[in-house]
Amino acid sequence: MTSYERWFNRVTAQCGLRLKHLVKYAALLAVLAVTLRSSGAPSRAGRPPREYTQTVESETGEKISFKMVLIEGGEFVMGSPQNEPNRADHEGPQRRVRIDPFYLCTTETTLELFLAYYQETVSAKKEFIETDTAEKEAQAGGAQVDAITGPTPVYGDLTMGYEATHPAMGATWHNAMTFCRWLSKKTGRNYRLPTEAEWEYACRAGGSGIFGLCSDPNRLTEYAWYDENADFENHGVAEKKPNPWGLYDMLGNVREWVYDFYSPDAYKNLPSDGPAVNPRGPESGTVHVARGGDYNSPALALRCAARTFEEKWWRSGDPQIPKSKWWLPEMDFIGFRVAASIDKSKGADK
Ligand SMILES: [Ca+2]
Repeated sequence: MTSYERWFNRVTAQCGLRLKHLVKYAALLAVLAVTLRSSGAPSRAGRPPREYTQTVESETGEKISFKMVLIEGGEFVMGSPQNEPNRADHEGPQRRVRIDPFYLCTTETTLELFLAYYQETVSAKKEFIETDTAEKEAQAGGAQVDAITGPTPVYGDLTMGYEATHPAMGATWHNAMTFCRWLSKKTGRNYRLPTEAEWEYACRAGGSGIFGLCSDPNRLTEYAWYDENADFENHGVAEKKPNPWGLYDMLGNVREWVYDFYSPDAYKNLPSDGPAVNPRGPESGTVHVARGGDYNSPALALRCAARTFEEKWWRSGDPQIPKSKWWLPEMDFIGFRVAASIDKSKGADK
């Protein structure tokens, strides 16, 4: 055998060995893939999309879009520890809470979209609130449903001199709930206000700081409009950085209505020995919770655990007696953002 033949035999033997290894690895991979599939591992196709854009057409034909982002389900500790700066008693006791996945709007509801709702429902005064949802909520002690009217004309200027890119403001909780029903009817998706627990979970966005993404008030100016930088007025939505889950202005700008009635004892009434699953606040109450602080708040009022609720003076800009159930005139610090549930039967966002 020549040296060339010896070299040739050695190379072909090595190639054969490598080929055998390749075949073995390919077979192993195939077995692994079959095992994963048969064990029911979720496929990408069955999962709800990570985000979607919702477009609404106004009565005048204007198209208005906003983005909804998937908030993955999980557990978190709701409320604040005793030693958190500026803590209030109603932020405790801390409770473990489990949240199912849901969608949350990346921004506060804008004036542009709210004006479309206002113009449509004030002029139309249609049957849109005579829905099953509205009836169920009324039975559950939720919104006081008026079967005939949408919002009454606002006293003064609904925009309060702000541009359409700014958040909707000065709507009562009842008005915000009615907006959600209008939006649901308009789109075929089930829009609603987030619960207080969902809101805090999304505000924390997996972070451990008192502001979620951090505990340092000096970093807030990158993410929030508040008394240090807002110059005594609210600002257009999404001008600051989003939090790690893609949500803008959770901290500051306008406070945000959530679904829950306010109670100082709300957390005491949650289970202490295991996670509370999708808690929805007390069954009844007189006022509702608003979260996140606003453009006029000091930094520590923007903590994820901070809770506020409707106070009497919020109606002081309304000269009407009785006060309107739709409007908080001149209150440019209170707004809301919408959430949407996931239809588990379809694995999609409906
Ligand atoms: Ca806000």
